Amino acid sequence: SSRTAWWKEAVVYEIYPRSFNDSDGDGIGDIPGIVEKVDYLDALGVDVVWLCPVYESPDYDNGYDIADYRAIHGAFGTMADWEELLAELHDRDIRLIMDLVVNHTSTQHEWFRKSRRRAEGYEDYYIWRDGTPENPPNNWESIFGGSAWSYDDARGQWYLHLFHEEQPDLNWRTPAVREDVAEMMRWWLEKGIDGFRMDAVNLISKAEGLPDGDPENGLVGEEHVFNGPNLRTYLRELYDGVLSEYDAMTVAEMPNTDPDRAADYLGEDGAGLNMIFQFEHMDVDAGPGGVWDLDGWGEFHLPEFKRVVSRWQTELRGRGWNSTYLGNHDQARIVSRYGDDEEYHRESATLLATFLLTMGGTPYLYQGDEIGMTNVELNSIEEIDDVETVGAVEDMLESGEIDSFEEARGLVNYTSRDHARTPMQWSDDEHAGFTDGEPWYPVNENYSDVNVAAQRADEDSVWHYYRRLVDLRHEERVFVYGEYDLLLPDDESFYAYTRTLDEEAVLVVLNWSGRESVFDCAAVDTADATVLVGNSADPPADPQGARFGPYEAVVYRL
Ligand code: TEU
Repeated sequence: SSRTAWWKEAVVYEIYPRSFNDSDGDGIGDIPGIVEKVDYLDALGVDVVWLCPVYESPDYDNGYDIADYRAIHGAFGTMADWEELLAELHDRDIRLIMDLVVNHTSTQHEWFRKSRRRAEGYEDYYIWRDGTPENPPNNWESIFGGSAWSYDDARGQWYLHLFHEEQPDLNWRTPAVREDVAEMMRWWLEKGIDGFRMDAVNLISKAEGLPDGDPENGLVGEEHVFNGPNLRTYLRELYDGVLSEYDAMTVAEMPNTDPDRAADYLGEDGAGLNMIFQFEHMDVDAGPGGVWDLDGWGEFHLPEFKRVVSRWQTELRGRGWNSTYLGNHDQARIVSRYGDDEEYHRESATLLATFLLTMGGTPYLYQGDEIGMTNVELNSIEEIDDVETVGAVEDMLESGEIDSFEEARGLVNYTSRDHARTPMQWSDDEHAGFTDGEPWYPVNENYSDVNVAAQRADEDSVWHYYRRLVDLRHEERVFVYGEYDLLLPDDESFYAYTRTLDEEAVLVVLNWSGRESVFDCAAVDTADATVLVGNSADPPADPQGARFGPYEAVVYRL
C-alpha cells in the first residue's frame, strides 16, 4: 500500500532488558540502565524501541511468563522508572512499544490461581480438561518439549500449555478473558505507549474439540493450534474495541503463517494488524522437522532464502505491510548464522545491515547486532539457560535420539536462543561495561574486540555503518515505499534487487558469500549508476561485470 504511516518509515530497535544495561550492580539489566542509554539509541538514529517483557514474572522464560501485567518486575525497577524511560524516549522522538504476551500467563498470575481453585467467574480462564494423571487429554506437544498438558492436583484436571508448564494457555473462548486483555491493553495505551509487539498471538485460537494431532508433524498438534478458527475474530475485536482508537502500531509474532493468511490479518480490511513477524525465512537453514531437527541444520541455501523473502515482498504488495528481521532474542546471532563471524566479521555484519535497512517493510534491529555480536560456545547442558533449548535437549535424550549432550552440541551451538541473550558489550571494561556485579549470564569472551565504545571511536566500524544506513533510510523514501524486484534469483553468491518509487530507483548488490564474485546481470541498466553507500573502501563504480569482494555490499542510485 502506498499510504504513508510513521510505523512504515520507522526503524525499530529491540531491547532484551535483562541483558542490555545494569544500573545497580545486581548483574541483571534494568530500566534505569536503559534510561542511561537513551542517548545511545538516539545516536544510532532508531525511531521505535520494542521492549521485551518487563512485567512481574517468576522468570521461567525470562519474563514471557507474566504474573502481573500491570506491575514492573522488581529486578527491572519500578513503574516510576518505566515512566521516566517513556518520557526520555519521547523527548527524543523515539516511540516505545511493549511486549503483549497473552497466549498464556504465568501459573502465578492471580487469574490462574483463581482458576485452579475454581473461583467464581474464573473457572474457564484456562484450558482445563478431565482425565486421569496418566492420560493427557490429547497428544499435543509443547513448543518447549514434552507434552503440552500438565496435571494439576489442586483442581484434579489437566491444563494446556503450548510453552512451558509454568505458562498455562489462556482460554480465549471465554469472553471475560478477551475483555480483561482488552482492558489491560487500553491501560497501557492510556499510559502513553505507542503500540504492541504481540507475542505468539496466532496460537490463541485452538481447534474446536482439541483433536489429536498428526503424530508425523514436527510439533504434534501444530495443525490445531496455529492460525485457529477464531483468530481473525479475536484480533479484529481487539482492533475495533481498543487499538483503532489510538495512533498505535502493532506487530504480531506469527510462526507458520504464509502471505495469504497474513493478508487476511493485516490492515483495516483484515484484522487491523499493521505487520506480522513471519518465520518462513527462519526455517531455510533448518532440517525438515524444524529448528531442533538433528538432520539438515545449518545448511543455508541463498537462492531458497531469496525465494522466501521475495515471496513475502511481492505477495503482500498492495495487501499488507512487511516487517524485516534476521535476529531477535529467540534466534542465534545473525553474523554467526548468516555471515562469517571470523575472517569476514566486519564485511558480513555490514552486509546484513545493508539487507535489513534497504529491504521493503519495517526493519527490526536486535540489540548488539549493530556491533556484530556473535554466538558463544555452549560446552555442556549446564551452560544453557534458555528453557526452550533445555527442553529440546531433554526431549532428544528421553526419546533416545541422542545419548549425550555431545551429540546435540553442534545443533545447540547453531540454534540456541542463549546466543542472543549474552550481555550487551558496551566497552572493554570488566564484564563489557554491562554491570559492576556478576552478570546473570556470562559475557561473550570477545568483548574486548567487539564493543560499542571501540566501534563508536572508529568511523569504519559496523556501528557507524548501521548509523549511516539508518540515516539513508530516513533520507530516501525509495527504501521505505519503493517496489521490490529481485534480480538473479538462482545466483549462489549475489542477493541483488532494485527498489523503485516513481522516478527514483536504487540497486542493492550483496555478495552474500565468502568468495570474490563477478556481478553480471542483463536485467538492470547500470549505465548511470552512482554509489550511495558501500561497506568496502573502494566499491565498483559500475557494478556491471565488476568483481565484488567477499561479503561486499553496495547500494547504487540508478
Ligand atoms: O516466541 C514464540 C515462538 O514461537 C518461539 O518459540 C520461537 O519460535 C522459538 O523460540 C524459535 O526457536 C515468543 C517469544 O518471542 C519467546 O521469547 C517466548 O519464549 C515465547 O513466545 C513464549 O512466550
